[in-house]
Amino acid sequence: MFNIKGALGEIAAKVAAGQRLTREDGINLYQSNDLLAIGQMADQIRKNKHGHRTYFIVNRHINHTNICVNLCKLCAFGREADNPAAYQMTLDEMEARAAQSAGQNISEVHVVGGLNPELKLDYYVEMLQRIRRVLPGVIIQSLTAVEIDFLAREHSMTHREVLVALQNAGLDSLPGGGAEIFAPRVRELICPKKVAGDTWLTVHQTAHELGMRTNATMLYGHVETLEERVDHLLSLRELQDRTGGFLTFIPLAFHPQNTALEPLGLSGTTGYDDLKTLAIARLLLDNFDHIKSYWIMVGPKLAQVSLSFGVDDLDGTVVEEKITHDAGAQTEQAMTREQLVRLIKNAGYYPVQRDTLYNVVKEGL
Ligand code: V47
Repeated sequence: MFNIKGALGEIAAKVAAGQRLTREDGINLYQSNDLLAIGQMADQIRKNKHGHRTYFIVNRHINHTNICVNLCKLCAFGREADNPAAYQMTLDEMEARAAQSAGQNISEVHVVGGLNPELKLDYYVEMLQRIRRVLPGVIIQSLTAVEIDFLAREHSMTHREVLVALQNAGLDSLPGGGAEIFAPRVRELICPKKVAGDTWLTVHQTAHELGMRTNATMLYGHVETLEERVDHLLSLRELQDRTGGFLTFIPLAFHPQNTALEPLGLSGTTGYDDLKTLAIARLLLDNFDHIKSYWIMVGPKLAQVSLSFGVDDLDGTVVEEKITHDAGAQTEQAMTREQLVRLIKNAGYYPVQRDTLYNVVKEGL
């Protein structure tokens, strides 16, 4: 099927035979500079799973507070409560933000924020109820595993109890944020106060057991080794084998500006590494249906090219994004539905407007 020889020949044979790749294969892929061969293999898997279908969503992000007790070194968004740039939205403000999207056929509201001790479980319960009231058909994908764990500790509740309370209030799905790199060595360097990787995985497992589908991410391009990236992907694959609850995987390209890691002289990811990481994710995560390119972080042009490197989803309209832009992102904060359709069509793919769960909202665009 592939005419790939040399170091990647054995991997190509496995991919052609539909065999699962090993940790060693993952490391060999990362060590290879044959980007086109890696891309060709990933593209084949993408085509087997989805043909030319390429997904996008009409969604809106809301970051309700930047006050955070963790203040991770990787993050330029979090602030101490007494910082003049600190903010926390009232429930009325949240509702007004959501109401701005009424009548725009929006499918998803994505709410994540800092770990703010002022905001208790009842804030989130009412927030979800109010979003649901102003946007009745919308799917609410909100609160990362890190925020769920924080609420559990604040209220001396279990993860399951917090998730059930939020699910009853209208929470449909968890976004993939906060995973970073699971290796304790890396967490100690980039986010020492954040929950352990194992806890992130446990919260998602619990959400899956409650019938919620969730997303998974990996923050790459800082102090992690290639082996640590591969191990991160394999931990996700292992949980997916057990629960099948993950919808999609999104690699997040690290942006160093204004973070506590900036003095290390990190210069951000390259397009080469972005494409390689997306393609290797497609190859290793054989039990994930979807690989998403987050155009906010890799830029719309590279996100478009990545459609031929294993990616089948470009995320969405987003509308308002603070986390990456506080860290120096040069992209816009929003894209129109028409711009997303154009990117997909110009690359020779077939745009499919989806909801969070990948149900088709509209096609033939
Ligand atoms: O949790 C923080 C990361 C995440 C930086 O689930 C940074 O569909 C780069 O998770 N440079 C939030 N990344 C965003 C996120 C997300 C985005 C889009 C879709 C989905 C999904 C999830 O961003 C954080 C953290 O991992 N992050 N700081 C930074 N300086």
